[in-house]
Amino acid sequence: RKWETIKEYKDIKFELFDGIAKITINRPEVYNAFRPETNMEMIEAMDIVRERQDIGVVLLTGEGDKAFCSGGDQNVKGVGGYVGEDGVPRLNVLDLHKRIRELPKPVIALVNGYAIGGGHVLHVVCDLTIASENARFGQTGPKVGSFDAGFGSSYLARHVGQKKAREIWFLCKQYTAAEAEQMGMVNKVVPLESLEDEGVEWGQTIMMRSPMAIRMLKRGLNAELDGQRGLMEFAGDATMMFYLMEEAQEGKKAFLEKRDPDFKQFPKFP
Ligand code: 2NE
Repeated sequence: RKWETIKEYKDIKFELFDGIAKITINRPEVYNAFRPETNMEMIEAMDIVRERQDIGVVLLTGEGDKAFCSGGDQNVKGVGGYVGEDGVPRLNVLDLHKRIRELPKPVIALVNGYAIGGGHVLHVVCDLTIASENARFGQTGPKVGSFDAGFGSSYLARHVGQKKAREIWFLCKQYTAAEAEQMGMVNKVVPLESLEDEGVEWGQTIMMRSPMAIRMLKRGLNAELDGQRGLMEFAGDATMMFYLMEEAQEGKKAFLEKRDPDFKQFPKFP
């Protein structure tokens, strides 16, 4: 399989194959921990995916066979956040979480090793997770002076239930891929050498499905947890669909033609 580079970055690889984008965190020396620049690059890549009509699915993974992502890079953890090259402390991984949820296309985490701390949250936030047999999952926040009480807690609890979510966060234990699958936070476990193939196969299957149906399903499933924000995204897409109808065009045409709109011609379905 020949992955074509979409854009060159420092901390990530951003590639394309058959309508499937692949974002690979490329910092294996720190088990793919992220620093502010890593998140900025992933956010920009997600924005590119959003705009491009030829991309329908994203695979998110880590370089090598040791880690998917080990969370925030402890080497640059400062006072008030993770400190970027500009000297400013940030917690911009939360902006990446928002991008993943807003993206009207599915994001599949391919967990190829440790998904720990903020790296665990990252897979939780993705729409689907496929894990390799060597993957290990867990939170470390209360052990290392951190926590994610956002999607990393509430959305995790939707996957595994409140008791398990509290166990995962309060005890900071590690779990095998099989345990994670049993808990309901992983869709499928495969051998490491099959991980990318499986992800591409899932991506290709999704690409054969109706993009509008996939989009509205993601919106609806998000809205259940996301409150007014989720409703806003759902409503925005309802407006987009309305703009595809003659009824919405009639309003605009009447305005431009300086006449009253003729909405009576449109059906009032039961
Ligand atoms: C991932 C884990 C369990 C692996 O353990 P092990 O024993 O297999 O490997 P080792 O030797 O700990 O790690 C390998 C290399 O990667 C670096 C290590 O320092 C080590 O480097 P060298 O000594 O070989 O030079 N490394 C691993 N994780 C790193 C990290 N996060 N930052 C910088 N370097 C890292 C084990 O390594 C581990 O527990 N890692 C730390 C996980 C962690 O606590 N992450 C931060 C959680 S907080 C967070 O991510 C967060 C949040 O909670 C809320 C918002 C935003 C972020």
